[in-house]
Amino acid sequence: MTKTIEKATTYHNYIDGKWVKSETGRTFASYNPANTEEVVGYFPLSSEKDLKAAVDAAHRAFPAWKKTPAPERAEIILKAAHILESRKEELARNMVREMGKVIKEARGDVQEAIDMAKYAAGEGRRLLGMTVPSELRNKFAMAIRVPIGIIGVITPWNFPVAIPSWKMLPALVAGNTIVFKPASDTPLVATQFVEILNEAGLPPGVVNLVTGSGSEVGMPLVEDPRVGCISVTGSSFTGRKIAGRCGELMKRITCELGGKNAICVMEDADIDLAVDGALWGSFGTAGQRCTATSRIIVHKKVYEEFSKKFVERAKALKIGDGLDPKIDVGPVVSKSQLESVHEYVEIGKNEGAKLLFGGNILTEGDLAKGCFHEPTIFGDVKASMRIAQEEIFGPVTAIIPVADFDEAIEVANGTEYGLSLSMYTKDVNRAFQAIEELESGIVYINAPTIGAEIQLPFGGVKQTGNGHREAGTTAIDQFTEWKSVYVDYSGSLQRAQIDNYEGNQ
Ligand code: UN1
Repeated sequence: MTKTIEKATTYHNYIDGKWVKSETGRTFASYNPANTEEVVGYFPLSSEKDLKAAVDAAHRAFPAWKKTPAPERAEIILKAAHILESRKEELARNMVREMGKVIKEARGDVQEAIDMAKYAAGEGRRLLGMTVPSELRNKFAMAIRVPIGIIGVITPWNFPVAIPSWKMLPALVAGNTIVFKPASDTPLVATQFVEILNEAGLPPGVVNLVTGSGSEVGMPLVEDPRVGCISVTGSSFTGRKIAGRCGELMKRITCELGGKNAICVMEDADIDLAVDGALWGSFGTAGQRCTATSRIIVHKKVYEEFSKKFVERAKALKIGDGLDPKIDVGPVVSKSQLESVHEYVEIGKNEGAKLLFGGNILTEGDLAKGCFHEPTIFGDVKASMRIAQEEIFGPVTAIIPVADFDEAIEVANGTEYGLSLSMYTKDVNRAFQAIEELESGIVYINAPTIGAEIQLPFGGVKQTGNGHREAGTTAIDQFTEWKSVYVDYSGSLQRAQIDNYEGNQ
């Protein structure tokens, strides 16, 4: 495949409705992980001063945006859905160039944002509150939702359009303004996403974009007292650090962090279906999803059959530049990610797991220019091994044999994470038992650990999150405060808990 390498463009921050340079004058490059000689673009390496200017703008824009009727705010988000649809291919191709996922999946990522835009736009005519009866006559009781204010949005590179959309679109419909700090591996698609929201008609200052490092932009965003809520998706390490600081500041924080997701394959499962699921779950997005299948817990009666078929299918996967539609698995996002993934292969070998397939960094021909790792399968893995406990975030998966259903559930639940768990079985009783017993925010039956749709809550338990959920109607809960309102139209003082009760008359 020939590639024309154009001279890379320099992009800017977006503050108060204008594209502006960083006051630092510094930039950083975003590279194509399929060919690290290709610079996708240069982006501002911003400072705390740039961040402050963005928060100033979001602060100024908030009162008018809050007063804009929600259905009117939603119209702009619906328009953004239509622009996203018309620019889907362009965004998808840039996403492949920027972070490496294969083109089909990149289109799916943009589609997820389109779905979210349409769904969030519908919320503009709901934003449901509550009315309840008052215990007193001539008194009305209700609770309404109000926006929080400024939301600080900190996002990862693995779903560079979908994840910002999960956060920003519901937050906007709910009447908040935004300061957005995207991952430094994917600033181009983040910039284009902001461009689209702007084109859809957001007033200046409602969405602001500042690129740069976590220490110079991310932490000042967390620290700024005018920012009422931080919504972050990333590693558990980053999430814990931010959440700790937000705890001290009494600031709302919604976290969506790591996972160590598992598929359980029972002896009565449709094995070919489970192999399909395991392949897609383990190696889709080169294993770089928080929902990736990094453990496959298999009943010993079907262990040999499953492992053999799974390895056969993995052997047939085509690795390369995701822009080529024949490619199944693209590169991992960066050289440092490649090293970290490969380190886990060494850890697995040293722990005594059996390497069934893969294990190598790929350097043949053009692959040498990129960050390619072979899909890798370990067998005979013990549940306590590090490769079965720690998030790898790459195309490496571990097959763990178990004796029965109960052990499968125990092993599935036996990590510090709780995002997505799956059960393959034909037995309906077992399926429901699994739904009840698996400790995770998302459970799949006869489907892999990936494939969440935006109309249901997304998030996890234990170290994966802090009790909030993105997407679905729960997205609105993240970005609104409740205001309880009592209207007394009796014309006299009425005392709740007192006037109606005997002895108090
Ligand atoms: C993520 O893994 O970071 O369910 C998000 C899925 C996608 C979203 C994944 N719809 O895999």
